[in-house]
Amino acid sequence: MTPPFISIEGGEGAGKSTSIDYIKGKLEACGIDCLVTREPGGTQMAEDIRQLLLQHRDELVDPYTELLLMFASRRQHVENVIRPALASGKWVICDRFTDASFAYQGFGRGLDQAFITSLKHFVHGDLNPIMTILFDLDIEIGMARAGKRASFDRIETEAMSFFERVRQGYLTQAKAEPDRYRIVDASQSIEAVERQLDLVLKPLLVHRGFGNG
Ligand code: Z5A
Repeated sequence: MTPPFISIEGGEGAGKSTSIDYIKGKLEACGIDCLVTREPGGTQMAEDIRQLLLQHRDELVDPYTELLLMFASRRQHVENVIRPALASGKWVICDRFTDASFAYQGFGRGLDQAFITSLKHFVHGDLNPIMTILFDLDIEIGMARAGKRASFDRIETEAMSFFERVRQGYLTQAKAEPDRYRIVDASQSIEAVERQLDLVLKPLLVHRGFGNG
């Protein structure tokens, strides 16, 4: 059986990075070999593309340029990191994947969903997360959490209405694929979020033969 490929999604400051450390620790405590990676990024070249995407610039960034760069970095990442890790038996936990392109470029920027779907099929074909954990959070709370940072990247400086569309885009995807999506109420304390993650991961761990999860 192919090891699980799990993606983590959500808006700004929703606690993805914080929780990925917890998930990794929990899996490792079960003796699971796992790879944590992220998008855009995950290989040297894909991280270079990430820099291109997130740095501020005077030149207007065309939304389709942004979309194509997201998928260019994804192809590099899928072929060089995700597929080999799964083939070697590792569980893969990815901080954002293609659902982010639907949420940010599709719902957020209003790009053609059918075109994004065709890119998805071309770029990663049969490889899709078996579970997507969505950290859902009121955007104002997320912004306040993220606001404690020293600086914001290019996408983070978008308007609140953009981030509201992104949030609704994620919730729409979750509604369309309830078997794959698990929604975490990210407004709760870090400890309460961890308890939600325990419940989300338990059936998968049991199904894969790791005790009672
Ligand atoms: N993007 C895209 O447009 N299209 C795509 O296809 C892909 C990505 C793949 C980079 O993503 C950008 O790329 C992102 C989407 C776009 N753009 N934006 N904007 P990223 O994942 O690297 O960056 P991010 O979304 O900005 O991550 P983030 O803001 O760092 O969020 P986070 O990882 O979810 O949050 P965190 O760092 O874990 O937590 C933020 C703070 O809140 C921190 O101080 C924590 O200690 C605190 N925190 C966390 N959890 C809690 C709870 N439960 N209570 C209280 N405080 C908490």
